[in-house]
Amino acid sequence: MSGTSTRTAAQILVDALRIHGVEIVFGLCGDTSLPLYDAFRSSSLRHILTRDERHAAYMADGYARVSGKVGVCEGPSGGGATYILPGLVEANESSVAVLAINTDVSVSSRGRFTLTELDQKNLFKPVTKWNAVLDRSADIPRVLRNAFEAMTTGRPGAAHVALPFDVQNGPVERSEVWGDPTYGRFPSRRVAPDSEYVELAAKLLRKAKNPLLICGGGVVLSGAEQELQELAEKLNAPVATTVSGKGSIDERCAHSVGVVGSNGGTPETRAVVDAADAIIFVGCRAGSVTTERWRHPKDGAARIIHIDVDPAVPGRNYKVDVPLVGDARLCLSALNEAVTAREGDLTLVDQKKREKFAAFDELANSNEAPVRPERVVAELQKVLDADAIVVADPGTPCPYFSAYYTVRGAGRRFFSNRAHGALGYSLAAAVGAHFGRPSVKTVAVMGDGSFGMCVGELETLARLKLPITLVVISNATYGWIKAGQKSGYGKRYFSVDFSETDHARVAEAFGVKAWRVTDPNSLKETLAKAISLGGPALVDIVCQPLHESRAPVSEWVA
Ligand SMILES: Cc1ncc(C[n+]2csc(CCOP(=O)(O)OP(=O)(O)O)c2C)c(N)n1
Repeated sequence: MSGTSTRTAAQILVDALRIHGVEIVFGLCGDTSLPLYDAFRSSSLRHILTRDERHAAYMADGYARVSGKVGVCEGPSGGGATYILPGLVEANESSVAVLAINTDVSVSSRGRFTLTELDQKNLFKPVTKWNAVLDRSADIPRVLRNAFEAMTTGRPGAAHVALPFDVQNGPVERSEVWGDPTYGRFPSRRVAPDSEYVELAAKLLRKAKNPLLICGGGVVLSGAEQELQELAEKLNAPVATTVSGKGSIDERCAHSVGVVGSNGGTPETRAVVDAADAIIFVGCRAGSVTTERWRHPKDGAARIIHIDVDPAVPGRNYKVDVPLVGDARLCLSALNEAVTAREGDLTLVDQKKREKFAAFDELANSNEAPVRPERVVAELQKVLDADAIVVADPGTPCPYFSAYYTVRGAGRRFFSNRAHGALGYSLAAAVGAHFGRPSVKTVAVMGDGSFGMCVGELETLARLKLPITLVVISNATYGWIKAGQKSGYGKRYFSVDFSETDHARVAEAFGVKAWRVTDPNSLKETLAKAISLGGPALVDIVCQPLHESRAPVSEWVA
């Protein structure tokens, strides 16, 4: 059917989102977004009004990580664009498909000192996989197709589209309005590895005595958990993960080592890395945290097979013996065909796991106040079902939950913002995760520094009556930095302490049911109450600060 559509260009944009399977959009209104909001209003899309664009982007990110669908957020021009940016940066670097749409001043008002005018093209270019500023309404369907394709193929990532006010009202050719719904999920196009390299990898593994798999975020993103388990069993090899790789394997199983690296790794998990003579990195960039600044594994200590969808990753940090470029699921599946089953030996893994958890249990059972972080992890573990999703902020939550929270079952059940580690991520990401998987309990664990950076979204939680539990590790300090000043700067503490806040009272003022816990013996019962509540809840726990604790952070342990 040819001819100009009778729908507004803004409505066509909404249609293009719907064609790609989008059901929910997180965002915040503005003057330049009025036509878009009118289109939202008459559509079947669910719109979640947020109190800050940064959190809209984090919600889209959490939604995408849990659902495997593209997360969509939106905001207005100027401040709406600068505020949405941090969320896009995290999603892009974490290989999560998030689309942000910022409306913009009219094309006809460009260059005239128009309020909120900003060079959105150049602002978002370095922090997204793909971005565009629309100049004509007619381009909307094509630009949206390009954005979805870019976000979901190859290494997934974020895209940004700037949508000027007048472009939202112009004409669009009806025949142009089409799209491929399979681009609404990621990865949308899986690429298989070269069989020659698969054979080389299998050959290398035949000679290995102590092979080890180290899995990054790519395994869960690709949905390769089953293929990973099969390979681990065939090789009878241990499987370690990065923080982002948590969920690659059921951590209760004999092959699972737990998290390795400087944040969440322990001397026991490091010992397993050091014992390997062949390492298969899977969907893992072998960056500074995973490898403790490239010291574990040490250069040359093990033969390396490196699986990644991005050809630029293998060989970046280690001399790689066999690069396997392709989708993690397809690469592991090809390896499963090519390798021969071997005996293997998991004794070291078993021994090291026992040692690690024996040391942990001692502190986790402590009745000391302020409450030890170990106790928080242990009690939360007891009251959460296996299918719950835990989102952890930087500070105390990330290393402690990475190291000691046992993921029961494979798949996305835990995540943290490991690309940039900005404080204040977990609350909004938990909101997105809830919408991505509403049937399970979602919990956000944050420090009080993070609380200060996301507190405004308590209103969103209360307004929407979301059954999300927030846990605040309250220690009145930027504890992670204070611990760094202790270990590296002779305890010369400077400008890291802030005053104590009763976060429970703050939450109650927003209409969120809340508790403040100072006695470790009341913790389990309080957490259970908060989790079984049908609505939003917050538990403020007065905790031992990081610089006094025995945190699983190798720099401080050393
Ligand atoms: C947006 C942002 N600013 C600064 C930092 C640097 N930083 C890393 S951890 C940390 C302290 C975290 O404090 P808090 O949230 O109270 O948790 P704690 O370490 O005390 O458990 C800071 C300031 C950061 N990660 N993100």
